[in-house]
Amino acid sequence: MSDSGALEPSRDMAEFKRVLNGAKNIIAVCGAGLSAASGIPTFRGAGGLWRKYKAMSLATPEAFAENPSLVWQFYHYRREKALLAEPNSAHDALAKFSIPAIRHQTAPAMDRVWKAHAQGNADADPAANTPLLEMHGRIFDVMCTSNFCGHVEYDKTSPICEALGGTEEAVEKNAMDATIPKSKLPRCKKCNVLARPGVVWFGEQPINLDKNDELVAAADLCLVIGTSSTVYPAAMYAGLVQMQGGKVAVFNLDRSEGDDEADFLFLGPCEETLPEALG
Ligand code: BV8
Ligand code: ZN
Repeated sequence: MSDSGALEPSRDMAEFKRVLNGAKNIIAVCGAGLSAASGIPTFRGAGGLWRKYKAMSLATPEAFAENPSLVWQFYHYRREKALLAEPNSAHDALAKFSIPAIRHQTAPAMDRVWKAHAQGNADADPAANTPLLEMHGRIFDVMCTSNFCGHVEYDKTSPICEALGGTEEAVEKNAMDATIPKSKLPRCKKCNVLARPGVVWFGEQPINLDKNDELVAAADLCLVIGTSSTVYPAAMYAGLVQMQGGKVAVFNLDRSEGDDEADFLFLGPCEETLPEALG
């Protein structure tokens, strides 16, 4: 019993497996912790990006308007990290189980493994009906800033433009160069206007909300994996599943927001707990 008298979440893996096998519509809400074992920094945990950089000074439309040079160096740095990332056993376990996942981690390491399981080969198109719903965009999407054009391209070019090449060290030291001229920053391949990272910044509307709402409304089991559950509306989904009678299982290295309300809580690296839970 927690001090509030509420029931503590169960840690009983056998019981969880009984619920898993009886569930009809399972969804997974996946955060940055899912890819931590692949070497992609999280946001808030130890070594997290928001520990070093001010989220609101780099992950908002206002920050980009004020200084696209700083913001692009931050995203170039994360793109380069994501390019080195290999999927880990948590991705593999999720993909094998092919649970529709609502992912709000923008630098995924799981695409390749997901494609391999979703279409049986690693060269399949990531967009082709893989049960993966991005909520905050993708770090390799490069988006035009002109409303008249709106061109978005999945572009893994490294570096994304010559001027950003070699700026990783300055970003590591949090000493980004604020003076790269816009003309040298990534441009839209269609209209040559300044381009931006194709992610959802704070204050911007998340994507796929309607599809997410459909998945959540039908779910009778929600896995919450590697997320601090601090960003909305993603952080609301587990509670909504529970309110409609579904069950919630949290897989996290540490305690996270609202996990005491979960039905199951499995603390530890998800690259260990998830293969055991879904295996
Ligand atoms: C919205 C993209 C309206 C960029 C991200 C004022 C103005 C406007 C909005 C708001 C406002 N005040 C509050 C809001 C809402 C705001 C919000 O929630 N703010 C928070 C800070 C309070 N939300 C928004 O602005 C959203 N938009 O509300 O629009 C609207 C809504 C609906 C309909 C119409 C309009 C948009 C938010 C999007 C922000 N963009 N990313 C980028 O990538 O740079 S947020 C970023 O943080 C990620 O994308 C992710 O989604 C989010 C959460 O991070 P996590 O994934 O949870 O990662 P974190 O580091 O926090 O935690 C990692 C966890 O993993 C830890 O718990 C750790 O213990 C664990 N872990 C680590 N290793 C492992 C592990 N677990 C298991 N195994 C391991 N090995
Ligand atoms: Zn354009």
